Amino acid sequence: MRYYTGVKDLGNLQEAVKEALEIKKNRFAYKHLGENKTLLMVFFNNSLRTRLSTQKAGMNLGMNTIVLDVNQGAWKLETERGVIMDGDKSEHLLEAIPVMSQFCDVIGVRSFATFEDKQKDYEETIVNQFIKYSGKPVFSMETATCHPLQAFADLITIEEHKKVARPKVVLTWAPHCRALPQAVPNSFADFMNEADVDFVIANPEGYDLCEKFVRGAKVTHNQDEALAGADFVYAKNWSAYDDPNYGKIISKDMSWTISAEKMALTNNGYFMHCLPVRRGLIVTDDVIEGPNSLVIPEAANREISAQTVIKRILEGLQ
Ligand code: AN0
Ligand code: CP
Repeated sequence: MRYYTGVKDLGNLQEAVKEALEIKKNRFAYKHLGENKTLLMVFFNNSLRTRLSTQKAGMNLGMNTIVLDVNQGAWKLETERGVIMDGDKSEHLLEAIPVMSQFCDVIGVRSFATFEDKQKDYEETIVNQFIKYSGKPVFSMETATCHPLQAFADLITIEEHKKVARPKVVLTWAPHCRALPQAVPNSFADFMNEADVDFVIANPEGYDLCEKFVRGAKVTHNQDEALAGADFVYAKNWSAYDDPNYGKIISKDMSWTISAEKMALTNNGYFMHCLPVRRGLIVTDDVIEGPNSLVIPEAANREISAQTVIKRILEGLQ
């Protein structure tokens, strides 16, 4: 594997989950692969889980790891070509990328959607510039429109906890006070569409996701109907995708918050969220603290999804 930006890069998904579960049983078995190799993790946005789990995954594989927070201590980067750089940005991404690549063998990139230009966000201009100009293998640590390390960890978690061969998995929008990207739900939908699950998306009108990721999955605007009989409830807020509201909050409808009453509609279902989560908006305290909450095992599996991806990249470098 050379690049990891979406589910397509994993090939056979069942095989990938199997490999991840094997790695989980003995996460130090591949320490030789990363010997004298350096992982560079470049963050244009904040992170707790991705930062820790991906660094740990690299270390499990015997790599040295460098973390660069571009907005804390590095020069502010211009990303557009053809501009006169007389503002607050001191360096251009097109120099910064080849410089960064001098000091590493593998690069992870986190760069959120800006919501300024839907086309640019959905063309994934930042991560694609890393792919084009670094000369190194590149993987997504959540980019403008996708978070495939999260969705891979979510699938591993579902695989570990499912009680029936083909569980019902519901991705539901929930209210939030700030505009958030569609990256997490996009990737979750992309993975669930490939997995052996009965997948349903529930969101208020005006919040339909991009068809490239929904891919004909069932979509309903009635959350209660979707939750009926669900084995897994995956809550997430996202801002509107459709024009003219791209990147905007158009509803804060608190009747979509996942509460004990909502979970009572399910088949004793599990609650999932990628974290970070705002309690009281997305989910109530009792649900997230309850016995059916998978948020911590899900976060723990981020180490395993990252390690599986980096292992495959390292194997490609041998
Ligand atoms: C981000 C998002 O919704 O994409 C990161 C989630 C992993 N969340 C926030 O910015 C709160
Ligand atoms: N779930 C996730 O990616 O969390 P962070 O933003 O903290 O990395």
